Amino acid sequence: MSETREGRREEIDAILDRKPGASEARDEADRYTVVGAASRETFANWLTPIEEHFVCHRNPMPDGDADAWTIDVAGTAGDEAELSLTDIVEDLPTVAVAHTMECAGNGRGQHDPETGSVQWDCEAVGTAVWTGTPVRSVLRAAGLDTGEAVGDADSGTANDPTNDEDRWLTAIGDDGTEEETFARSIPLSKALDDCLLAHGMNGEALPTEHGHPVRLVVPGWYGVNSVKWLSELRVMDGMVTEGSLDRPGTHARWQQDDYRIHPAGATPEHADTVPTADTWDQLEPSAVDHPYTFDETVMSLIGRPTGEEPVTPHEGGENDEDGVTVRGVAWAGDDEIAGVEISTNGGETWHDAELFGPDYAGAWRLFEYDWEPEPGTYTLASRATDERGRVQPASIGTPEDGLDAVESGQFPWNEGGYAANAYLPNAIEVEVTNEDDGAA
Ligand SMILES: Nc1nc2c(c(=O)[nH]1)N[C@H]1C(S)=C(S)[C@@H](COP(=O)(O)O)O[C@H]1N2
Ligand SMILES: [Mo]
Repeated sequence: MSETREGRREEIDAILDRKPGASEARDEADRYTVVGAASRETFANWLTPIEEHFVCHRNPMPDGDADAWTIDVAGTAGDEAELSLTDIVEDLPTVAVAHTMECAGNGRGQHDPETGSVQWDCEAVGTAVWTGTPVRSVLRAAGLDTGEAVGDADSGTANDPTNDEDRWLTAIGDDGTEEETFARSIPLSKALDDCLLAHGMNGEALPTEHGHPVRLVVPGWYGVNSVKWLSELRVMDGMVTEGSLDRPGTHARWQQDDYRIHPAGATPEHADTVPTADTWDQLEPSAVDHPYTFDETVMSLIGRPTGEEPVTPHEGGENDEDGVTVRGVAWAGDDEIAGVEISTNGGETWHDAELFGPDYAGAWRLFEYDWEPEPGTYTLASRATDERGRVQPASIGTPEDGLDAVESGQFPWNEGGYAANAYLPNAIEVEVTNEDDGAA
């Protein structure tokens, strides 16, 4: 099973050459190209440099010629148009969004027993400023009837597929094969609200591994929704299901089979729609049988100290005590972060951290806590709460608990290892030395 795919090694090595702040992640079957942020330090800063931003995809990267690139756009009424990327970039407005992209498999390696696929720890997340063209402008330029009744943020119906006027937008990547299409569907209301066809990343041209020449960016949603090397957009009445696209091979694997949260041994049924696109709400007992990974669940990571070397408290902490600044990032998909707490004793007691810095929908917040430790060894954890009061669980449940683990306050062990947001697996051990020891 674990034969190395042709060219995979070379592709990963070339990406690592361009990304000195990234390291390879474990995918023993070599089915994916995956690199992740190399150290915790990435999570001590708001903007993730391209060199530290993780990469994740399944097939060899297509060779995109920006000048010749076109995007097929189709509506539900048989209306269809082909737009050239050059026209999109030149004629339509360019905007920027900050987006914290997290692979739905981030934290998969924290499941016990181990699940299949890429064994990410916590390195598959980063925040970039993506520049590009609003999806709304592209659909309008294609002459598509997106429907007056379609919900948007202003009317309070964004991301609400229960609004039955809402439809879905399916995005297709150019990396598919005859046998298998890479397609993902999101509610049309979300697409019209804040999604982009991105052609720039952190002020630079979009790198090949991040989707050059153009990708979809779905702010605040798991990475898989942000289709790279975008070649087609289809407005549809439901999500992509098997046979719903006019082409050979399978269509629905990435929407309907993989990237669903299900217990061991379950085979998710394919569905046209869901009552809510909020991933955590789908996990509520009896909401959705096997939740889809859409918006990111509440999560946080400490970036400094890294735990990689001992720290020495510096002068000027609060009350003139010598202090150590604990800094990190917290995010919650479409929801805002309400607060972050820090524990220095493995979750026994908690202290409020302070949120600061940029505050954009879909992007993480920085937090900071002034810690005044005595020399010793400590277990530092961070725990975030979103605006709806949903808190990171402490740990991941057992396969036997299945998705019911949620009811007892745990993150549910699931066969694909998706959407894990427990805080204890991300705790770091930090050694605090006194000034004399540290000065050596
Ligand atoms: N066309 C295409 N788009 C894709 C993928 C892919 O395999 N093919 N991988 C997805 C997954 S699983 C993730 S996590 C993000 C990662 O984006 P990045 O590599 O720019 O960080 O891309 C998504 N978009
Ligand atoms: Mo991913």
